[in-house]
Amino acid sequence: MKHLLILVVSLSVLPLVQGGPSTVLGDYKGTPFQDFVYKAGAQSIPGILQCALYDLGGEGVAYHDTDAINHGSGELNVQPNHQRPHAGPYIWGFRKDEGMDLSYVKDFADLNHPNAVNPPVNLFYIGWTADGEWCSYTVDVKAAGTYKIRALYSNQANTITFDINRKPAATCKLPVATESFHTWDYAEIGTITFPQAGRQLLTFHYNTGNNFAFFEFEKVEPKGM
Ligand SMILES: [Ca+2]
Ligand SMILES: [Ca+2]
Repeated sequence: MKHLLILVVSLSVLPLVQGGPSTVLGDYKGTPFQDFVYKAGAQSIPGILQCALYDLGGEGVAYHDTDAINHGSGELNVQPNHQRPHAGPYIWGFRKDEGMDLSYVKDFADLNHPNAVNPPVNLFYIGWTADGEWCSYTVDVKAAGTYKIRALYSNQANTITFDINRKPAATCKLPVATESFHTWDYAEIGTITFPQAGRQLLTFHYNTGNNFAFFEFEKVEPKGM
């Protein structure tokens, strides 16, 4: 009887751990971003983590932003000349009702001058960054270990940090200041170690002075392998 009870309790907990082994904190109310375009759910590590695909859950849960306006999708991109023909309404207004500030790579702003690395047109990014802001991503970590992080970013040579399951896990330095918020660089910024595989909560903390499009996580294989 005791075993049956344990089984029933275990089954009742299962819906909270969709997608396999979970180490996302039990009290976390956010969920992986998903819509009619991005259907895959949690982003995977190794791989590319798109910054604009932070979790659903809102202010104080999945992100913290200094104000409730989305200054890109809900403000700048409402202006007709910022509704670039190469994008479209879905991209112009991506997550426009959330306080995070998002925009996308535009022909006349990001691709009309030399970049260290050209970002793909229409790529989303987090902009209007401010001190103390953060956002969280439920990620599926395929293998425990250390990963090299590369960032597609612009502007200041700031320091950013990541937490894993709310514990400080990495301090990363953007290596060079680019000439502006619309001059992009793609560079290695540091490493992060995931002690275990499975579903985790990755929180990205940033300050004033950058745009961030994505982070790429590449496994560092131990020497001799
Ligand atoms: Ca905002
Ligand atoms: Ca902001």
